[in-house]
This record gives sequence, structure tokens and C-alpha cells, in this order.
Amino acid sequence: MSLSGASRANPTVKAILGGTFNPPHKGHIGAALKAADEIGVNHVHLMPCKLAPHKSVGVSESHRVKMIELCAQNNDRLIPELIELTLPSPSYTVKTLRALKEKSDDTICFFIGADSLYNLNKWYEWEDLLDYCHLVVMRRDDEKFSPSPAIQAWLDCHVTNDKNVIHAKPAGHVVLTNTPLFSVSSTEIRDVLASAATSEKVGYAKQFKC
Ligand code: DND
Repeated sequence: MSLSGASRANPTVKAILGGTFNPPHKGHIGAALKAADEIGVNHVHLMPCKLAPHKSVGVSESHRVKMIELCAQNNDRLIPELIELTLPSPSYTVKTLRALKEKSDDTICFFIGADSLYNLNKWYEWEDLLDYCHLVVMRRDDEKFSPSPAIQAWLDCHVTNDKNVIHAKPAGHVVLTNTPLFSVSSTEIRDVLASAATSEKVGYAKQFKC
């Protein structure tokens, strides 16, 4: 890991949205770009997992990567981050963050939706996540964030309203953003595409493409 004085004094903040991305959609991209705006970061790295730790994925890794690359081609604020394809499976986020920190001293802001926050205590070594990153949480289905008491207790220790902390400290904080609600999910898109006729599929894909 590089610990040069220059990079510590003026660290680069790298925003990463990890996902299964089956498929990626406007909810992922729209919310992530708004969250990036809120914390004052221009680019968002889209990081597809190799093998999801928590669900089975019925589409190939190469197909999901291709979709991420198409998103990045359509928007120069988006950059593919393919490190998880090179790491052992399943893609545990804490292990990925460690690997990223081995490569670079960048401050990492790991973006998650509120639904991921509510399940965070099921993630592998979840209480170590903030050793390596800040977590930036995007709204999902509700204006408010309403986690379980266990997550709320943890959140109370780490949440900050000061978004400048992201740029001043290397890790350890949670930011709850004011991103608008994007009521779309990969599950919904898969369900519609599975049942739609070809012409409807094209229209629906256009509606939700990034
Ligand atoms: P998902 O399968 O939820 O991704 O995985 C998200 C990340 O969590 C990936 O990097 C996983 O490897 C990691 N994870 C999950 C579970 C366990 C562990 C790690 C572990 O280490 O044990 P999706 O493609 O479904 O969604 C990507 C992100 O976008 C999620 O955080 C989701 O909440 C969010 N999202 C939205 N945010 C705002 N508005 C919407 C959204 N739709 C999805 N409409």
C-alpha cells in the first residue's frame, strides 16, 4: 500500500458501487450519480461481483461485465472496476476492500442502497467494513432510513452529517444521502422481460437503460 505524504495530504476519493448488476439500471446509476454529487465526487466506479455471496445469479459474469461496460460508454462519469473478477469467490466486500487498499491508498466510498444497509449485519465480517471505507447509503423505497435496532445501534456510532469527513478521513463513517427515489429493481426488470413479447422488451429496456 502506498502511504506517501502527498497522497495522504490530498487523497483521491474513489466512489464504488458494487453490485450483481443483473441487469444494471437507472436506479443504480441515477442514485449513485446523485450520491456522488452529494459527497463532491465526479466519477463512480461500477464493480460487478464475480460470484454474489448472497444470491444465485442466472447470467454469466461476462454478460454482466458487458452491460457495465455499455453503461460506462454511455456516461463518462462511470468507470468499470473489475477487481472482483480477479479475486477468489464468493465476492465478499470486506476482502475486496482489503485488496483495493493493497493496490492504492485512495479513500474508498462504498455505495450501497438502503436495502443493503438493512441487511448489512449478514455480510461477511461486516463490522470490519469501515476499517477500509466510508459507506455512502442511497435511499431505496422510503424517504427515511429505518434499519433494525441492531443496525441502528451500529449506525448511531458511525453516521455523520458532515460530508466533508469523506475528504478528510480515510475510512470509518457512514453518510445517509438525500438521493431521490428510483423505484426500479433488477428483479422487476427480469420479471417483466421474462414475460414480455419482443417489442415490449425493447421498449421496456429503453425505458430503464442508463
Ligand atoms: P447486490 O446483489 O445487492 O447488487 O450487491 C450489492 C453489493 O453488496 C455487491 O458488491 C455485493 O458483493 C455486496 N454484498 C452483498 C451481500 C453480502 C456481501 C456483499 C458480503 O460481503 O458478505 P444489486 O446489483 O442488486 O444492487 C447494487 C446496489 O444498488 C445495491 O447496494 C442496491 O441496494 C442498490 N440499488 C439501488 N439503490 C437505489 N435505488 C435503486 C436501487 N436498486 C439497487 N432503485
